Parts: sequence; structure tokens; C-alpha cells
Amino acid sequence: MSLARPARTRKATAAPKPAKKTARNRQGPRTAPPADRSAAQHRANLLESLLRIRRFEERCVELYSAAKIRGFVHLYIGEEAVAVGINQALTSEDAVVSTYREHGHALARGIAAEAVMAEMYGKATGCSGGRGGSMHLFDASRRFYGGSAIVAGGLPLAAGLALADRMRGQNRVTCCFFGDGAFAEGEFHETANLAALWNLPLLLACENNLYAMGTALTREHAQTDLAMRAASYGMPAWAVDGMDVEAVEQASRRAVEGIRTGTGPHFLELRTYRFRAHSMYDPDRYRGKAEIEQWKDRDPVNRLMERMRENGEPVDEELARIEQKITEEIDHAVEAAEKAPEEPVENLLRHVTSASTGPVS
Ligand SMILES: Cc1ncc(C[n+]2csc(CCOP(=O)(O)OP(=O)(O)O)c2C)c(N)n1
Ligand SMILES: [Mg+2]
Repeated sequence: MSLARPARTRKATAAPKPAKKTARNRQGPRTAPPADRSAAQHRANLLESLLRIRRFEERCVELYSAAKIRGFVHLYIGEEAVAVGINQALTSEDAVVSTYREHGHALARGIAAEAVMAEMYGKATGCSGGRGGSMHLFDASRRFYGGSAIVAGGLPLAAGLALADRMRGQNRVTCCFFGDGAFAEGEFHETANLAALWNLPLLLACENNLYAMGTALTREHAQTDLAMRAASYGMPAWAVDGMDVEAVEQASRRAVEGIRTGTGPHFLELRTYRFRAHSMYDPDRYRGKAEIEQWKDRDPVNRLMERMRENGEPVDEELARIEQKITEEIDHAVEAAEKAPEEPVENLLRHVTSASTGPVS
């Protein structure tokens, strides 16, 4: 496995509890790469997914400057390999819980650019009906349980989803994305402890981009080896090169297969970097240009294209095809968002309270 450094699997301190035997988990993991898809085709697909996120967000920057998109916008540019790589290991039955930096998570999950863009515009056709905006993308039909403005706020929700799946005997995994900033929150530590104690089918995907807003990890934490800290809760935890989509995919498949076979939560520290400021409002004065440039040298898009070239794969042809396809997709998404209706005023109290007193299904 091409990890940033040797994989450090720390065994759970307690023996893993056996998974409940269901018809599905007796069939073994369902996350093996499709046998009929060649490695070259797979890499081309990865490239397409990376570029979809990159170009989508670049367009968002333009639209934000034109005041078409408002409010908080947190860009994922530079970190795309994390969302794309992890998504390779998940099936449509698995669940994803995200953060406010979630455009990439949503697009990698297969939510259409059109639905995400309409949400950015706050239009009724958006994936959250225009009520969420950039930070609250949501699509229950894809088991994408949202972005959230609260640092570490998704973690207990993810543990709840994983617990529900386990209690129902369903061999599903819940993947929770969160930033390095979550290590400063009790919710991370409580979730990690309970997930390990209860052997929950949870993938803890920590996007360590070295900063929590303007605070460098090294200024805030005495111990910056996050995988090591997670391992102390008694779960396998590895650091992964989060700028290398294939390394992320490989580590994620390994973790998800472990989770499906009943060995409980796994933690991945995805070492990555955001090329842009924390949000559109951030003047980005807390880090040097040289540092940003050094990380840009490891751009996950270029890295993958280099690997394709090394393998003699037709990068330029693929790139031209992908760029054209994505440009059309995003043009169409913007056009549709422009034309889409606002939610009618009479609907504003919808979903605020529920008349139902029965259990939520
Ligand atoms: C509970 C809570 N405390 C503080 C904030 C303010 N805040 C917004 S983003 C952020 C930094 C989070 O950094 P990290 O988790 O590393 O995510 P990144 O932005 O780097 O992806 C903070 C402290 C918040 N949203 N929620
Ligand atoms: Mg961070």
C-alpha cells in the first residue's frame, strides 16, 4: 500500500466482537474492485471524479464573486482525492455523514452537480430544497446525511446510524468525514470510545489538512499524530497520503472490508491540504505562500495524471473528453439553477414541526 509512511495498524485492545451473522455478511465484503473494469479505465474514472469536484468549485468561486451564491462557502480544492478515494470503497447502501466542506463529498457520492448547484443558489430544486445552501447538502435517497456547520457534530450522528444498522442486522458501513479540528472536541473522543466499545461499523475519515480555520495543528495539539491518538481508543488506525487518490482508495477498501467482517470501527487520517482559504471570507494570513506551493506540487489531479502517463495510458485524450463532459455538466447545472424557482413563501413552515407523533421511519 502506498501510504505516506508505513501503515501502522494498531490492533484493538479488546478482542473484536464477532459480527452478527446475516445472509449478507456471510457473502463477504462487497467492496472488491469490479473485475471487468481495467485499471486504466478505473483511473480515468477517478480522474473524472476529481476534476468534477475541482471544476465545480472553481465555478462556485466565479458565481460567489458575482453574488449569485451567498453565505458561507468552504472549498475542498486540493482535498478531492479523499472524497473520491473513500467513495470507491462504499456502496449505495452505506451512509455518509459530512462537514461544511462537503461539496466534494456530495459530488463523489453521486449527487448530481445540478442538484448541488441549485442548492448553492438556495433554489427549491436543490438537494436540500434550497434550505441548506453550501454547508447543508443532504440527500437521504443516497444515504448522504448531510453537511453540518458544527465541528465534530456529525460524529455522534454517524455513530447512531452505524448502531441502527447493526441493531437491524444490516451489513452497512457509515462513513463520517471530519477535520483535524474535531480532535479538539469532546464529540470526537466520545464517539471514538463508544464506537470501539460497541464495535460499530463506522469508518472515521479524518481530513487532516493541518489547519482548523487559522490555527495550525502544531499550535493547538501537543501530539499531532492523529492516527496514533485514535488508535488509543482500541481501533485500527492508519495515516494515509490524502493527496494520492489510489492510496486513499486502497486504504479505504482495506478499512471497509475490515468493518464489514465485524472488526468494528476503523480510523483513517487522510493527510491532505486545502489550496484555498478556509472559507470565502478568510484572508488566509496564517500560512506562507511557499507552504501552499509545496503542497500544490502534490496536487492529486496532477499526481494521478502522472501515474496514468507512467502506465502509458492516453491521458491527453481522456482529459479532453472529461473536461468537455464536465464543462457541459456544470454549464447545464448553472443554467438550471438560474432558472429554478425559489421555494414559495407558503411552504416556509414545512419541515419545521411535524404533525406526526408516531415513530419516524
Ligand atoms: C463546535 C464548533 N466550534 C467552533 C466552530 C467554528 N469553526 C468553524 S470551522 C472551524 C475549524 C474546523 O477545522 P477542521 O475541523 O480542521 O476542518 P477544516 O475546515 O480544516 O476542513 C471552527 C473552529 C464551529 N463551527 N463549531
Ligand atoms: Mg482542518
